[in-house]
This record gives sequence, structure tokens and C-alpha cells, in this order.
Amino acid sequence: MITLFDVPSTVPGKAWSLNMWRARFSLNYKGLPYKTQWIEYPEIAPVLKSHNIGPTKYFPDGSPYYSVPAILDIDDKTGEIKAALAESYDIAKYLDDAYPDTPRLLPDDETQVKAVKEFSKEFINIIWLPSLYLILCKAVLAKLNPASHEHFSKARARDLHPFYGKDRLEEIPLSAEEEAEEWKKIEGCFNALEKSIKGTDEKGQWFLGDQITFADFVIGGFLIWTRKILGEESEGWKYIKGWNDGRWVRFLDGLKEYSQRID
Ligand SMILES: N[C@@H](CCC(=O)N[C@@H](CS)C(=O)NCC(=O)O)C(=O)O
Repeated sequence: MITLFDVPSTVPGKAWSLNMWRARFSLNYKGLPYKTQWIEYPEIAPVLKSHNIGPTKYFPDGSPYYSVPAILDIDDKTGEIKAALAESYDIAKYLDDAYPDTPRLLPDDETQVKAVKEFSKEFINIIWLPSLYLILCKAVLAKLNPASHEHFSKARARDLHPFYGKDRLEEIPLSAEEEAEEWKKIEGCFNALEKSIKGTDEKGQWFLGDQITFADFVIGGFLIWTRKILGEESEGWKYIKGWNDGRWVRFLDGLKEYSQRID
């Protein structure tokens, strides 16, 4: 049985994060049974270390960054640990290799695999604008359990330090007027995202055209995160809904089948 490590939120179903949704979509798409172990942010490093799962990156000062999603795959009959790993792309690759009879997340063609991999790694840079990240992270903070607040606030302020120079998210001011101004710029990120998708709404709306791959779960993870965290009725989600001829709502509708299961 596979265990997925995820951080809970107060949104219905608890699952919220763009990164963990990549793994959850992947498991749901493959129809694999799994259970979720919910852990708060300060527990990520100790829990992962206890399963010998290493950091997914190092900060410039050399300190390790432990992250979720992570999975543990244990053989139900023998109790043997088949895999313990983090990093959503690596998890997708593992699932394709370990469960060859399930729908594939990565294409057969080497050039296409390369495109999916590069897109998955580059995705955040395509959609990235410090203000978008700030708006979303402030909204996340309000929806995490108290046990995760401190860690999340400091960790995300650290990501944003080059832009805002603060140590906690709460110290970065963002008025309603400023936020409304920023949303005008954010539309450009979605235009850039649309350009990087080969599929059109007519020919198949996915990253590679008519075939769903892990890249679509990267995009879907981001969209579901945004919708869940901001809320269906928020100004932000209303903007996104209206951009690119309503493509993003159709995109999420197309993934609905794989966003239902939160085991
Ligand atoms: N590239 C990684 C990113 C994972 C990631 O950054 N996850 C966040 C949760 S959304 C995390 O675990 N953060 C730990 C922290 O901020 O200390 C992946 O795709 O798995």
C-alpha cells in the first residue's frame, strides 16, 4: 500500500497544495490504492528522515529542504519497503515504472518525456510573479492549522526575501488596492502559461495535445490550489475564470475525475 505524505488545511477534503496535488492526481489517474498521512509543516523533516527520504534541495547556506509530496510504498504481503521518495516528478516516474499496467504519466517518446520533465521543473518560473505568490501564500496562511503557521510564514517569507525583505508573511503589507493592481499583471502569467501548452481547446486541451501526462497535473495542481485557497467566489478566481476564454475552468473540469479521491 502506498502512503502519501501531505499537509492538511481547513479547506473541505484538507488537500490544497499545488505540489501535493501533482502526486494525488497521479495516484488517482492510475487508480492506485493509497492512504494519506497528514503531517504539519514542522513534522515534514523529522517524518521524512525517519523513512530515509532525503532533502529535495539545499539552500545556498547548505541547509537541507525536506518537502512533500513524498510517498512510502510498502508490499502488503511481505512488509518490504519498495520505495520511499519525495519530489513529485520522481514520484510520477516511480509509479510508471512500478505499476506498468496502469495509465502512464510520462509518454513513451523520449523527446516528449524531456518536454514534460522540463515543463514540470520550469512551471513555477512560467507562472511566477512575486505578487501572485504573495497573494496565494497569504491566503494559504489563513487556511492552515495553527501548528503549521509559524513554519509556513517564515519559509515563504524566506522565498520572497529578495523582493520584500521581511522574515514573516504577516510583515509584508498588501492592501486591497495593491492586490487589485497586481491582478492586472497576473493575467500575463496565464497568457505565458497558455502559450507553453501545445494542445488547443479544439484539438485536445492538454500540454501535449490530446494525451494527459504529468505536465497536466502540474498545471491542474496549480489551478486547483488557486481555486481552493482563494475560494470559488473570490475576486482572484473570478479573474482567472474569465482569462484565456475560460480555458482554466475547462482544464479543471477535464481533470475532475482525478480530483475526487482524497484517501
Ligand atoms: N519540487 C518539489 C516541490 C515540493 C515543495 O516545495 N513542497 C512544499 C509543500 S507545498 C514543502 O514541502 N515545503 C516544505 C517547507 O516549506 O519547509 C515537488 O514538486 O515535489
